[in-house]
Amino acid sequence: MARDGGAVRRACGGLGAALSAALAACASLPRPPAAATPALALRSLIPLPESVQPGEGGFELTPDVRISVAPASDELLDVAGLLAERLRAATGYAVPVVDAAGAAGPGGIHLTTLGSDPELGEEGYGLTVTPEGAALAAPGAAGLFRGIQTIRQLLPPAIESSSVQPGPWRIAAGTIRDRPRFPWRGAMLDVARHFFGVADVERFIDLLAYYKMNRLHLHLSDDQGWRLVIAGWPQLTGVGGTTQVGGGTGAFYYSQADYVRIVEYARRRHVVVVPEIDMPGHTNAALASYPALNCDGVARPPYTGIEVGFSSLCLEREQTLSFVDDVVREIAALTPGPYFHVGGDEAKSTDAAAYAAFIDRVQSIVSGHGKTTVGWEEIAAARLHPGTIVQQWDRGVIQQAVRQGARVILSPAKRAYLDMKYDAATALGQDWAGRIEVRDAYDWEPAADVAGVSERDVLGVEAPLWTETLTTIADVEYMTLPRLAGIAEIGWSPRQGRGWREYRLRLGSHGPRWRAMGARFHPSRQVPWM
Ligand code: TNX
Repeated sequence: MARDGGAVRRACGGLGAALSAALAACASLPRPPAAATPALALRSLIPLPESVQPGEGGFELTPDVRISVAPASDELLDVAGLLAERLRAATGYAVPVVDAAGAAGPGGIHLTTLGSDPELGEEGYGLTVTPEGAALAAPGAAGLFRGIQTIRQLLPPAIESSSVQPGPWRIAAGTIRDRPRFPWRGAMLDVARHFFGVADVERFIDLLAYYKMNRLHLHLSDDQGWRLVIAGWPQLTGVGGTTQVGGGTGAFYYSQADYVRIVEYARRRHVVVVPEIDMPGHTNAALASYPALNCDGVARPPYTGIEVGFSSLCLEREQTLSFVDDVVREIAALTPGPYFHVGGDEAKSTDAAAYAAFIDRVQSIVSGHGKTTVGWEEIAAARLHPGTIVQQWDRGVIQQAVRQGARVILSPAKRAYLDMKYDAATALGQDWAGRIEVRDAYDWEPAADVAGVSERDVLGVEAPLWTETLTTIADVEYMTLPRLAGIAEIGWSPRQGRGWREYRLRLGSHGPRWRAMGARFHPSRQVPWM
């Protein structure tokens, strides 16, 4: 206990009802080096778990540490393998993954679905760490994957390093029981305004997964670009995939094999990819690729500016619907997840009645290809089919969706838009919805933020990142961190017990983790960074 700083610090280990007060008191104590204080790690988890009981001491990884799984199914071996990869890179230890049936004695990390509490649900888990070892139990592989993120956060920040670091590698002792508040916790990446390659998208998925998010919404088409090869309509990428905001020419698109790699990378991390083809507006790239999609039969010139609302598919032509059917069919076939996002936002150049009829038809096309429709809140002006999910952002029409019985994803622009500037000094981003500092992104409650939308209407939360002003993955990371962590916690953690005053202390301890990952972040002055 000596290196924890004695009784005062011990009291600070108690999480629960007195969490905020305890953490505020802890903040005034001198900070010991993070690597030497596993108890501190227990108080730094993001998202905040449902319950945490601190124990005595911790479990120290040694060069012979192994990960055992029971049963040794492909799914569980895969989760164990991902944890092993991370531990090997930073510790330099061999970290074998073994079938628990053949694993003798304690002294390792054990992952199991056997005998775990079904109440934990698909993504919940229980973790018990003693000086002898760490035991993670969950009803399913997704829960185990969420649980290994907790194990990572209980280890020193250097565990995120891609090269061997000195250690020691202690996991704080304690018992955690954890499961998510909302089933939909996501982020959106706009790969249309600027294109981001497979490796960049994988880095973005890693951040989502680290904060227990489970949806990656990919905005695959817009006025400035069409980013996924459609076999039946090759010019979409052949023409529409060669430019982006600011101009330039290149092959700014994914082959279908690239897309499958992204989807598979996400799937292994229990993140569902939600592909979006924005229609009937935000379609200049398609209109530039095929003259027949325009009512006048004339292809539009490519667009590299950042205005919105000027383009529309020609809804009078039957060929437009066969185009949409082909696109949805091909993408649906490549996508293991159950969702297809049809956009539907800012169709300012589309006749209102034609828009409503189109959205009605599109929902049938999507369900015809076995998927559930998701759309931006403007689609609530149309008849919503049962099961259609509506994504709120800024237009104040979400109540129409709720009235039709739709479940809602909350992405309030003033809180959750990752492309808004943090403050007046932020060089990147836009500010039409305001400036969003770290506190603004965290300090809101989904069941109380939007008039007419209550807890039972809310499927979850999603943070969109539009990329008009962002050209590199470092730009993406800077706008994403730290705000993504806050949105993730809003989606995962119980409403009771989370608050800005203690959250900012936990968040401060994640700075060294991002540095170890090599991720750029906004060093907000609102946060006491370690
Ligand atoms: C609004 S949010 C848009 C996007 C822009 C974004 C910029 C939404 C559904 N549409 O087309 O990229 O603002 O912040």
